[in-house]
Amino acid sequence: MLELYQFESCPYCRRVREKLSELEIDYIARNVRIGTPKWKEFSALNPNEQVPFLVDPDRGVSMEESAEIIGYLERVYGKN
Ligand SMILES: N[C@@H](CCC(=O)N[C@@H](CS)C(=O)NCC(=O)O)C(=O)O
Repeated sequence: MLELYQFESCPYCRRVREKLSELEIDYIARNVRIGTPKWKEFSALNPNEQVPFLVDPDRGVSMEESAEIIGYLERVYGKN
C-alpha cells in the first residue's frame, strides 16, 4: 500500500491527499512533524527532509515534490 509522509497543515501535502482521494486510492498516512524524533527517523528515509514524500513499495518507488507525486499518481493509478 502507498505510504504518504506528511503533516496535516502542509498545503503541498493537502494537494497530494486530495489527488489520492480523487483517484480513490487507499494509503497509509505517516504523520511526521518537523523537529520531532519521528521527523529524525523520516530524514533517514528522505535526507532532503521535505514532505509530502510518497513511498510506493509495490513498485520500489519513492519521491518528493507534490507536482511530481501527483503526476506519478495520475500516470500509474489514473483511471484513463
Ligand atoms: N516544492 C515542494 C514544497 C514542499 C514543502 O515546502 N514542504 C514543507 C512543509 S509545507 C517542508 O517539508 N518543510 C520541511 C522543512 O522546511 O524542513 C512541494 O511542492 O512538495
